[in-house]
This record gives sequence, structure tokens and C-alpha cells, in this order.
Amino acid sequence: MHTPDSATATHCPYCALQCGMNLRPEPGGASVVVEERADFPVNRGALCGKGRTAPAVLSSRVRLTGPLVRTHATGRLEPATWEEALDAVAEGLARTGRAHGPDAVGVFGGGGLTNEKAYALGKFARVALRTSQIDYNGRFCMSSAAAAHQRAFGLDRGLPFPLEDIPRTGCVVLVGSNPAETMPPALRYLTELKANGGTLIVVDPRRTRTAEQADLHLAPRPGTDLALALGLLHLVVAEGRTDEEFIAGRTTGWAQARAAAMAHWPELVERITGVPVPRLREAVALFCAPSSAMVLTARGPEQQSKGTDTVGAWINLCLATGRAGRPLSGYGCLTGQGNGQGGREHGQKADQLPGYRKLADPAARAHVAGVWGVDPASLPAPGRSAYELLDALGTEVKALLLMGSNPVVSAPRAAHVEDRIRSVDFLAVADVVLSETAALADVVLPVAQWAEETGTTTNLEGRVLLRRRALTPPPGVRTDLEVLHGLAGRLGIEKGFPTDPEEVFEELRRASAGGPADYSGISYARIEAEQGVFWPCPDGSHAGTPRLFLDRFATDDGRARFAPVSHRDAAEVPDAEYPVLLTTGRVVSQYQSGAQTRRVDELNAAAPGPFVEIHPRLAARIGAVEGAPLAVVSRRGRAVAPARITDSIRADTVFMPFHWPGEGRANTLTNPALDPVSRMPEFKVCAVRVEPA
Ligand SMILES: Nc1nc2c(c(=O)[nH]1)N[C@H]1C(S)=C(S)[C@@H](COP(=O)(O)OP(=O)(O)OC[C@H]3O[C@@H](n4cnc5c(=O)[nH]c(N)nc54)[C@H](O)[C@@H]3O)O[C@H]1N2
Ligand SMILES: Nc1nc2c(c(=O)[nH]1)N[C@H]1C(S)=C(S)[C@@H](COP(=O)(O)OP(=O)(O)OC[C@H]3O[C@@H](n4cnc5c(=O)[nH]c(N)nc54)[C@H](O)[C@@H]3O)O[C@H]1N2
Ligand code: SF4
Ligand SMILES: [Mo]
Repeated sequence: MHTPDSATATHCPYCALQCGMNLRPEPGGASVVVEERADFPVNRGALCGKGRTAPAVLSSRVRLTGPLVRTHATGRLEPATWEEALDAVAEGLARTGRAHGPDAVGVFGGGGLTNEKAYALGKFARVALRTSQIDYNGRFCMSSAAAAHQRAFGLDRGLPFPLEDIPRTGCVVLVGSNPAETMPPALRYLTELKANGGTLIVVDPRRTRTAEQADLHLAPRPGTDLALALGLLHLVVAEGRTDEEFIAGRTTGWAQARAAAMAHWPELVERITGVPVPRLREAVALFCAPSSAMVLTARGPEQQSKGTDTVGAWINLCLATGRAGRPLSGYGCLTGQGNGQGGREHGQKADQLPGYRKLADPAARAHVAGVWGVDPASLPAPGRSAYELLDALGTEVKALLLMGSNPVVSAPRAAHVEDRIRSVDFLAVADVVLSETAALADVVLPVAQWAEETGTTTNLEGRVLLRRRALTPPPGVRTDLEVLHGLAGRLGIEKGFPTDPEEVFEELRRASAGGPADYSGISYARIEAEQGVFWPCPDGSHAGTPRLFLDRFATDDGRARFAPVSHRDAAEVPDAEYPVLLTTGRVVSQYQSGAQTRRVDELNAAAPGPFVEIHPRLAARIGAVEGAPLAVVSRRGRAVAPARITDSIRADTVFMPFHWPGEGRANTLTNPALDPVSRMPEFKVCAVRVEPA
């Protein structure tokens, strides 16, 4: 197998930090080893265990190396040729479209796909399948923050400033974010913040390894961050700490937002959140004392049925204190997947066209249709959101093409979603391993992995990066772009789906030109020369935009908009039958549905399986024993996993990581109640009963 003999500079396949790494071919050339890449500024050589061991998935025994087609004779997935497999997928999708109309065919993408793939997948759905029914797993990730960003600032880029600004601000409030487990190399920015005299506040119902580093840890009841943020804003007003000049000069909507906050008395907020009033006062003092501060949210407050309003309330706090649109101050969301940012910009979202354009906007349709060489009227309308799409499988949506997600493990109310997936007439899955979802498919298409193909990702800072091919893929696999090319041709679209990533990127540049996420000035050559380029970058001589909003916000009038939000309960609150709160999240050594990391011995040794974190008081009350199986039961189902007794969690709450299928699958329990704006499901709070199994 051919490999270049020198190391290739590239980026990790996993999270949104997109750590830089060098890949050096192993003797024999069958795989690569990871080496430090100290010149890349985001991680300066540091990697977590997942990144360090990522090559293990390239050479894993369980990696898919040839297409599989389910045969009538045996009902099992059997090896097939690429021609047979692609014919079967094209026919399966086309047959459904012919029989039931184009919207009976669905497409489900992923935020781990490169920009080129995400762009090509969105185009494939709209141009080759003519379906409106496309969405992706990013809906489960940062969609609430994205919606709140749009509402407040007129633009959604997770972080409006580079990570390097964090150590230089005065105070950071981390809300529902656990970088010690989810982005370990980024912890350095918080350590440096403290070394520089800045303060750290962590808001998390668990005393996580991140919270242990904080000057102040607030541990609200899951699902009550909205009340908490309103309570802090109430105190800001009551203590005369608002920035009236900023409010008057750069915002709109303060009167209503202020009135809503004033209705949230500290004592009321203490009752709702469980955070004592003195802690609220301390938080306000720490946040307001320095001249600059930041609020950063992650999935904790966002994955709620009121995630958009919750993020809006935290943004209100920033705006009222003049901590936005100024150097070293602002609100940001720590995006999650490898291309969580770029994946949400280029058209795999139900309502969206490339360049973060709106599918419902006639001018956007005309521009993109022009680049695609199709009639704007032929572009479908916006479709269903991710959970709604999965929920419609087998009824309104009868065939599905899935690329880059494993919803049998990661979707809310997963037993129901699994049942819906099983009920479709036709399912095709492109993956690198036989994930729990791929195992249900009629056709499985084995695709190349990160180190075997070139493509761009946009990290959590909005920095567009280039992953470079370091290794030739095994002979039996194809790239996702080759898959889409092969399918489009079979559906009668001969042109417009090139297999060369750079050619796709060049088209993406044109499609994004003039849009909110304008990539038109970014090229592969520039990314390599400049350690990434921050969008928007409207032309080749533009330096890119590391810092947004310093002069004006991206709204029509240039002013940021306060959101007039009030607290409301989670969709499910504890009652006599289900008296305990369940929240869910991550551990450092597994990634997402575990499809990739559960194939790595070293990671499995560190995090072998699911568990239920439970406080000693609750454990004693129900008779839970450390390490013994606990049953967690919600209105959706029952999961069983060993008890992990710890006083680092609230006594009214249990926590489960969601990385495993089977009996310990956390998502058997979770509530698919959706945020009305972002359509984000409530992964972070539902009501359960806990008992020894
Ligand atoms: N090791 C590892 N790293 C990852 C990933 C992974 O799967 N594994 N996934 C990547 C992706 S896609 C993402 S989105 C990010 C996610 O990164 P994070 O958001 O940091 O991860 P989570 O563990 O989902 O949630 C963070 C914290 O929210 C807390 N929390 C739970 N409920 C609430 C609540 O109601 N309010 C508040 N304030 N906090 C709450 C949890 O206790 C948890 O500590 O991580 C990325 N990095
Ligand atoms: N309970 C609970 N559930 C959650 C969350 C939570 O906090 N709690 N978090 C949610 C969040 S934030 C997210 S992002 C989702 C993520 O959940 P998933 O969408 O399931 O994410 P992954 O496990 O990364 O799935 C990616 C799949 O694509 C495959 N893959 C990797 N690279 C490629 C590629 O280049 N091409 C193709 N075709 N396939 C590829 C992988 O092998 C894997 O099977 O989970 C959500 N689910
Ligand atoms: S922190 Fe994220 S990008 Fe960095 S090595 Fe770990 S998984 Fe990869
Ligand atoms: Mo995510």
C-alpha cells in the first residue's frame, strides 16, 4: 500500500477542538502513528487519549472493508460488489420516491462530516433526490445555541473570538460544559486564565473535574439554568451593575428583558434551582468585578426543551453588563463534533442552504440554484428536524440514506427511534464500522476515514482547517464523495457531484459567497499557509475574521437583541412515580455513540461500560450498592447499569453517559420533548425511578 514517507500534518477525527497532529506512516505503511504537532496554536501539541489512539480505528479488525447487501434469501447482510451495492441504494431510494413522492425519501447527516461532504450531502438531497427531508445529528448538539445566537446577534458562530482570548479575560462562566472530559487540551486556557488572575465559575449539577478547578461552582437542579441566569440578571439590576451606555448604544429590547428578570427574585430562583442566594450574589460579584468577562455554554443548558431561551437568558446577562461585542468579552457556545460548526453551515440542516443561507429566502434560493445550475423553483421547502424526521420513519418517510450518525444509540427515546428505523422500506448507511444503526440497513457502504481523505473542517472557533490524506484507503472502501457521485449518476445526475474534495470546496466557496458564513476567500493553499482561516472571509485578500461583533452585531440595525425570556419547567418534572431527575453526558475515553471509540482497546480499558452516578444519600434510601446493577426507569423505558456512588452529584439527580448500546443505553430513557425554536430534544433532563436491578 502506498503511503508518503514523511509525516502529514492534519487534525483529529473527533471533537470540535480539531487538535492538530502529525501522522507518520508505520513501517510497512498499513497504518500511521500520531505525533505531536506543536506548531498548531489551538492545542500546541497536546492531545487527549481519543486523538492519540485514533489510528487504531484505521486498522481495526472490525472495520468495514467491502459493501454489504441484505439478501432476500437469508435476510442477512452479505458481501456485495460496489456496483451491486450502489445500484441497490439508487434503486431503493428511487423506488420509494416514485411510489410515494420525493418527500418519502429521507437523508440524515452528521456534524463529523467534512464541509465538502456536508455540502455535497445537502446538494444531493435537494438536487438528486429533490427531497425536503434532510437533517442531521447537529440538531441534537448545538442547535439551541445556534438559534439563540441568530436571535441575539443575527449570526451564529459558536465562539465569536479565538480560544487564545480566554486566558486574557477577567472572568469565565462555564455553563453545562465539562472540558476536562470533553476537550482536555482546552483546559489549558482555563488554567492560564487563573494564572493571569482571572476567575472561573462553573455551572453544573455535578462537581465535575472541570468544576473542581472553579473559584465558584453552582450546582443547579438540571433544567433550571434559565431561572438561574434570570436570577443573576435580577441581582445585576438590583445592585446597579448594568452598563447603561452599552445597553443604550448597542442593544434593543432591554425594557422587556429587564421586566422579565425583575420577576425572578433571588429567593424564587433559589427555590427553583437549589442554588442558595449567597452563591448567586458571589457569582454576580465575580462576573461583574473585572472589566471583561465571558459566558460559555455547552450541552448542559442547551439540550433542554427550552434551550434557546436558556441560552438567550445567558446572553441577556452578557448584554446587560456590556460583556459582548467588546475585546475579551462575549458569549460563546463550545460546539461539539469535529465539524460541528461547518456542518451547520453548508446545507445538511432541514431549513438551510450553503453559506448559512435560509432555504426559505428567495434570494438565497436563487443564488444557490444558480451555482447548482438548477431552477430555484425546483429546490424543496424546509423539511423536518432530526427527531421529527426519525419519528416519521416508516409512516411518512419510507426510505433513508444515513451518513455520519448512529441514532440507534444517540437519539432520544432510542427504543422508539430504533423501532421506526426498523420499519422503513429501505435503509442505506455509509459508515466506517458496522454501527448499531448500520446493522439494521439494507445496504451498508464502507467509507474511507479521516486520515485517508482530504477535506476541511471548521473548528469551534470558526477557524476553517484542512485535514490532509496521509494514507491510501483499503481497496474495498470508497469516500463519501465517491458514494454520492456514484448514486447521483445512477439517479440521472451526471454532473455536479465531483469526487475531488478540493473541487467540491471550490464550488462551496462560490455557493457561500455573500452568505453569512462566507468562505469565498478561503482556499486549501491559504489554510495550509495560515494555520486555518476564520470565516467570514469574503475574498482572497481578506484576512478572515477571528473576532466578530466588535463594531456592530450582524442584525439589520447592528444592535444586539435582548430576549424577553421567563423561566418554565422542564417537560418532565419529578413526581411520586418518577421522583428522580436523570441527566446524561460524556466521559473522556468514549466518543458519542461509541461507534469508533468502543473499537479501541485502550479506550475500552479506561471506560469499559455504562454506569449510573448516584449520591450516597439517594443510594442509601433506595438500597443501591457500589458496582451493583441499578435499574433506571422512565416513561420511555428501562436501562440497567452499575451504580457509581459519589457525592459529586446532586442528591436529587442521577447521571448516565450515553456512549453504549444495549441494556445500559441512556437514550432508552431520554425525553424527546423538543425546543419550539431549535427543535432540540431534552437530553439533559427527564424524570426517572431508580431501584436495584
Ligand atoms: N470524551 C468525549 N469528548 C467529546 C464528546 C464525546 O462524546 N466524548 N463529544 C463531543 C461533542 S459532539 C460535544 S456536543 C461536546 C459536549 O461537551 P459538554 O457539553 O462538555 O459535554 P456533556 O457531558 O454532554 O455535558 C456537559 C455537562 O453538562 C452537565 N449538565 C447536565 N445537565 C445540566 C443542566 O441542566 N444544566 C447545566 N448547567 N449543566 C448540566 C453535565 O453534568 C455535564 O458535566 O463534547 C465533545 N467532546
Ligand atoms: N443522552 C444523550 N444523547 C445524546 C447527547 C447527550 O448529551 N446525551 N448528545 C447528542 C450530541 S451533542 C451528538 S453530537 C450526538 C452524536 O451522536 P451520533 O450522531 O450517533 O455520533 P457518532 O457516534 O459520532 O456517530 C457517527 C457515525 O458516523 C461514523 N463516521 C465517522 N466518520 C464518518 C465519515 O466520515 N463518514 C461516514 N459516512 N461515517 C462516519 C461513525 O463510525 C459513527 O457510526 O449524540 C446526541 N445524543
Ligand atoms: S480534544 Fe478533541 S480534537 Fe483534541 S485530541 Fe481529543 S478528541 Fe481529538
Ligand atoms: Mo455534539
